[in-house]
Amino acid sequence: MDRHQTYAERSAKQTNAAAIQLLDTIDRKKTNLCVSVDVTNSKDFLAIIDAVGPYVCLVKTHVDILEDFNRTLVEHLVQLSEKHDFLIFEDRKFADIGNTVALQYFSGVHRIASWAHITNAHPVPGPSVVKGLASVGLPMKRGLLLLAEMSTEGALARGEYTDEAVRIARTHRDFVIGFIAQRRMEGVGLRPGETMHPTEDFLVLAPGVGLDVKGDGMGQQYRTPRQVVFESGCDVIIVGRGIYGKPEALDVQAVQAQAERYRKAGWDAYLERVKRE
Ligand code: S5P
Repeated sequence: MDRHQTYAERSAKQTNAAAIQLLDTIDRKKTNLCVSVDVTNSKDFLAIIDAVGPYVCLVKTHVDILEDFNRTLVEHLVQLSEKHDFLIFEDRKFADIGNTVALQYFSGVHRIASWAHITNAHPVPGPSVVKGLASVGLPMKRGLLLLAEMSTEGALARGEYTDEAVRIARTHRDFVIGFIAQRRMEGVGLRPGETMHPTEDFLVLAPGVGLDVKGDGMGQQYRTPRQVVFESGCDVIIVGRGIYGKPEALDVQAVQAQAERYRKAGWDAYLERVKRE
């Protein structure tokens, strides 16, 4: 992918419905910000999402963290995604055999496939994890991200593991729309003599983004939106605590101000990247 290509130009070449929707939303709302909402009660969860909604292309959830999860909560989440025009990404990190992940994705308490446009998986089980999830997600027009790298100190997802993640994605381009990673993945995992398919364009969503601190004391490592989008060529910045701070002291106006601050930083970094001299 030519780093100067715009989100709109790239959308026109995608085939997966979730990838197209995400790129079009980014272009329409002028935001490459995804807010990650890791709080334990649904009142704070919905309040944060309602506050950041205008500033984001995507909301990332960990619904298994919520102590009072129920179907009504999902209905409210979907209503907010329609009200504010964003997609939903359940950060479930599936990592089991195909049959099990298909059940975890479709069924259980959370019924993730019924409401999340995008979910993700660790490639550790090999291609079968994608096959299992695709059996549920493809007919529902969903998209999958593979965790090719992680933002944490000492992460094992590197080198040959990352190469294999990209190779798995290449064999399932209808369903795998991109990666959770820290940099672009063009050319990664190509064997000698292999060339990249001309239409390959994986989206890269990068967590570990913060403007004020470098880490959280628990292994998380933060880079700035400019480092992530301009220097490393990632497409979406994922920001959690940098935006909502401490949920016990939730201040909606402060959350909105932070969301706009990150939106602008991410968008400016994108404009700087796509600029042609
Ligand atoms: O490598 C990763 C992958 C993910 S999906 N590093 C991450 O931090 N994440 C997720 O991004 C993590 O589960 C959390 O929900 C979010 C980062 O939150 P923050 O508060 O540190 O910005």
